[in-house]
Amino acid sequence: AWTKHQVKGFTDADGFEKEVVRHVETSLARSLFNCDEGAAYSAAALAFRDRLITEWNKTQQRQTFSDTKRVYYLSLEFLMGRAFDNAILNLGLKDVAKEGLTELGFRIEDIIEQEHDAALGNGGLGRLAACFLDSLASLDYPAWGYGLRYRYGIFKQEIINGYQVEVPDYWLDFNPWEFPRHDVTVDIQFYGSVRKSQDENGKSVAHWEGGEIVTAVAYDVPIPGYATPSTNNLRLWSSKASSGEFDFQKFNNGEYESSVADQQRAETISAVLYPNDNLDRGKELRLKQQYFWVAASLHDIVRRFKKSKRQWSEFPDQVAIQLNDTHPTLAIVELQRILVDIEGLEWDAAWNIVTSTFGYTNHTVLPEALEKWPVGLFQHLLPRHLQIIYDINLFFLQSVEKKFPGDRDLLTRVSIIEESQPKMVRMAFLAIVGSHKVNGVAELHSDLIQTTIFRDFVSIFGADKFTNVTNGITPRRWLHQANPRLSELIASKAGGHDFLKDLTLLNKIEEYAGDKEFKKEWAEIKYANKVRLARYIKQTLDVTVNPAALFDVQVKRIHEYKRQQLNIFGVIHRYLTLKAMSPEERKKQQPRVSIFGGKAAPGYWMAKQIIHLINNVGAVVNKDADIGDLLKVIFLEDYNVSKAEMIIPASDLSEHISTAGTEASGTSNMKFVLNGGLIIGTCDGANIEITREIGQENIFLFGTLSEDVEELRHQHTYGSHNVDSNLTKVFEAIQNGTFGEPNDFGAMVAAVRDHGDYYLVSDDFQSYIDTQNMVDTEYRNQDEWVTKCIRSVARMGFFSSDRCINEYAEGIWNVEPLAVKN
Ligand code: 26Y
Repeated sequence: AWTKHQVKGFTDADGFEKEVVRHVETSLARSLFNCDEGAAYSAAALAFRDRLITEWNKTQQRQTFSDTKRVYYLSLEFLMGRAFDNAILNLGLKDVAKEGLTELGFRIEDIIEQEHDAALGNGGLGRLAACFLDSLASLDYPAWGYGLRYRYGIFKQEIINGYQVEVPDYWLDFNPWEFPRHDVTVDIQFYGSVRKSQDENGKSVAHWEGGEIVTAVAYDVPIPGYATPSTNNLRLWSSKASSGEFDFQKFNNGEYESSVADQQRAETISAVLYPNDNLDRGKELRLKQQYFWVAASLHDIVRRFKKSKRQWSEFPDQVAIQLNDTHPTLAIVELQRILVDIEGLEWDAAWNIVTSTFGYTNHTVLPEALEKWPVGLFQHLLPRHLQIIYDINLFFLQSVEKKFPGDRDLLTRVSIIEESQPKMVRMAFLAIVGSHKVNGVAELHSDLIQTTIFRDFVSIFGADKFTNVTNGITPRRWLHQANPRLSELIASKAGGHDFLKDLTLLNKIEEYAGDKEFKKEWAEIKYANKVRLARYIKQTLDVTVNPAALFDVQVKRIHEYKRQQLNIFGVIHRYLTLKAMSPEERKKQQPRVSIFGGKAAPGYWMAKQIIHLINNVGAVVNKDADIGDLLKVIFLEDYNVSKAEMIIPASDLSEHISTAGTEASGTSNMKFVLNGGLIIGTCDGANIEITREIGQENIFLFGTLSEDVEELRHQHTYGSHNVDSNLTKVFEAIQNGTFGEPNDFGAMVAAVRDHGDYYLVSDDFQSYIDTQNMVDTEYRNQDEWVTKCIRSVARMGFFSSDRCINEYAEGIWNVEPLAVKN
């Protein structure tokens, strides 16, 4: 159908080249003779941007005319990575771009690498939002993303003397993928006070007055679907000083400096992404960001709805809003405020509309990641919203009292206001009460939230309000773009590229799991991807690794619950074991490269110690002549989306080894398997469903089960706690200075040995080592290993974010695709 769709703009290499030349000469005001790779990227990107925006306009018009329900995905994070490669692939014009750029004297790979990642996210949650945008567009859903246009994304990580150093990520120097909409602005109010009056019917009306105004300006990023003309919108808000009278007067009165200071203060709101992942720090500016973004987005959504001239009761038929974790929960309060205070609806009618509109996705059970805000801060920053929250809580608690009369404990447990010192607003509870569906992101995780942190709410609202939508990933970026050769090999056996739109078609390759020729090509592609990574390691770290060794990869945010410490302790154990062997014995061992990557939150001291230990172990092991190729330890600097696209296809084994019950889902586990790597992992998050899909013979599971975690923790604290004997030897090596100053790692060791081992590192150590030894054995049988990889890939269809988005659309949003009719 798409081929019949009339497209504007170039369709062949010639046309593309003309556009590139035009942009070099006009948009960039440069001559072709002094066009370097940076300029070529800029011009090529602008040429494709023009293409996208034509389709973007048509898509938006089509959606407006058809008057169907839209989805709005509210997320404080969109970890998009690069846009160019993605755009040319989704448009089906990569060959055109390649031919055109070659003729202009460039290699397309070099041009692609010129682009700076859009890194407006921390990790899994932000990348999930980006995958969802790709699926929403590819499936023709009328959907918008709403986020913040941070001037600084997640910091760049440098490793200096083995320590993480954070460098600001200023990425907006040149961004051809955004369209500033200086005409689309919303004034956002903060602080001030609330005055009550009575209307002509004696009804009390609240007026939020005074305070300060900051203006939100829209920047639109086109999101092209794969093999469809549908191009959706990601709207990011940027803050600037309002051009109201206030500043104008100041300026006129000669208060020039203070007027400039006001301006800078306003711009601070969207200046920087908070670099914490799964750790709530309760900073006032973060709450300001949240309200700023949520208020601007809702204003925009309401403005669009009002153009349709429908009744307010029809709002939920036109609008579905999904809350990506609790970060946008204020949207619930803001919509209630708009409906009651501004539009004059009755409380109950408004509340019905609100709760029918919102859905809430929870991404964590970790108590330290659950957002809470001090009541006093709310009172100061958003006085009217605090009143509304109190009213929401009052009516909610009244309904609980009605259903469970006399249960005071229950009321205390579920109150949106925590009666602590100081009092706190529990955002997750507010999100549950204000939504019609609450979902977790993998089966185990959804079960856990329903039986632990949200248990009371299941008895109050009933089990139907709670559901599971297992995460997914977009096969366009994570297979076709990241691993083009594997994608082509699969296409050659799966009947073309349809599997990129219906990932279950991967099952067609299972019959080739024993095919000699196919396996040979498969193994060659993996090897080539490893060679590329080895080259990168040589270039950046000056360490030579053998591409024939087993590449063992753990790349993700550094966090105690993800247990990079378990991995590095295991590496130390391996090193000590190799050292104790005779040279003859060593020759029989499987060579391995242990690769780590990931950022620590700047204030997370223990995570930074873990990075330091990994680097110190690498420094010792990598230059040990006894060890040679048998073990190398690599820490890759500044792990991000683009690096993931290179690292993941080069993995033989990846590690997803969180303490059972702590990793909500994990999504890189899916990416690694989809790229023909096997997994070592715990029974946690989506690992469990991956096992079910690919078969337990194709995954290396180990460790404590989530149902046993609590009992073990209890034993550590109140009973006896004996550290595993092999782990004790590891600790001894650390403490005798084998890996540098022992004091640097005292706290890491003590966390396990003396402070209750909350993450069960010791409990799981031996089974981890045993399982790693099994991996070595199985890896030596390359023939069988490759078969396992092929079978696993063939069975990964379930983990497409397309499946995931269809589940949201049907089960939560009640929206349908709007495809192009020819
Ligand atoms: C409160 C604030 C500081 C905060 C900021 C970021 C809290 C949490 C986060 C990020 C959470 C996150 O990335 N969670 C991950 O979401 C993925 C997508 O659902 C899951 O796969 C992954 O297991 C989970 O850790």
